[in-house]
Amino acid sequence: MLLRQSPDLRWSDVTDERLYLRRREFLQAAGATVAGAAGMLALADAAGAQTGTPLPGVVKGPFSTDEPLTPWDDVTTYNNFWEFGSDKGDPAKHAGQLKTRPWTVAVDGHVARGGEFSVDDLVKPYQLEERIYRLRCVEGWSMVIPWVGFPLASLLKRVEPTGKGKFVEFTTLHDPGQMPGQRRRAFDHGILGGSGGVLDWPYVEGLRLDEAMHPLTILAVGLYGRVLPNQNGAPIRLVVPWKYGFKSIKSIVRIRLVDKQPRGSWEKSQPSEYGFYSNVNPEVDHPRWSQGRERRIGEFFKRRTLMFNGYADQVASLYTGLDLRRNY
Ligand SMILES: Nc1nc2c(c(=O)[nH]1)N[C@H]1C(S)=C(S)[C@@H](COP(=O)(O)O)O[C@H]1N2
Ligand SMILES: [Mo]
Repeated sequence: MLLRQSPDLRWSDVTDERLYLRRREFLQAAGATVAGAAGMLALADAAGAQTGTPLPGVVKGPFSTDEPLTPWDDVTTYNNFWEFGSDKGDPAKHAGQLKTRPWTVAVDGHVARGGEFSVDDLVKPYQLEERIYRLRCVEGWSMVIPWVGFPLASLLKRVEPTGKGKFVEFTTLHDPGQMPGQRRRAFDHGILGGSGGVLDWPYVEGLRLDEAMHPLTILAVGLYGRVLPNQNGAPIRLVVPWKYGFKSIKSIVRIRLVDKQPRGSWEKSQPSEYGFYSNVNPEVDHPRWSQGRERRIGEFFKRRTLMFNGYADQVASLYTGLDLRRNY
């Protein structure tokens, strides 16, 4: 995997769209003389649609798997992002219109130094790391994705939790004008099973504070060394690799320290199907999908699903004494 370092560029520079466009024009005009950068742009063009600017100064982070990466095209065109529709191709088709700047993230609740941050101010202090993680969707497919991000713990420490906050609640943007899925009525969502239930917008997810502080848990702002495509949750999304994909909430506008266990959108819609923990557990089947095996996108044969999605060594100790069958 190629990660290019451009020490002349900082996070705040790349995320300035005008500068990006100017730079792109410049690079196109410069043509083959800037071989490396031109190569990156060619790759971006070949990948089509919403690709994202190459991110500078990304270093390799810990916990990466050496399994083959799921190709960029699959990672960016086979998505769950219900705000943009229920088909896997809908997010890539419709999320391009989402305006990701200006973008504010409120970090509040039981913290001493909370507030509203522009996403760029929020990210700027941190060293961006590449983390190659497995992602396991409860629907039975999985991918290997080279995320770019930083530990959520770094941000939480910065806002100084007061001790009253035992959980962290995350919220996605609510903007039906930009998110067509949020305009849908309940009966359009027949796919969600008998109840025809619709998600209560905005999308909400939650973690226990120790899960949120775990070094595997990151906020991602990119993948494949580039700014996160909108369909993957731009400008900033959570990645919790030992839990089912739906816990990894996209396009976050609020991170709140709370004292009670938050109710996530899926848990609310179908409490019998989606629990708060949602740790990948091949021994507890979802009522509609077996969890024992999974299809890695791009592979033909199914493979066994591993406990905690293969991250048991890192996270099993968080759950000693907890009945993982009941606390699914
Ligand atoms: N806001 C929001 N976040 C979301 C979802 C969603 O519909 N809305 N889908 C979840 C599900 S079910 C999965 S499997 C992952 C998929 O992430 P990816 O499309 O980047 O692979 O995003 C999760 N985060
Ligand atoms: Mo999912």
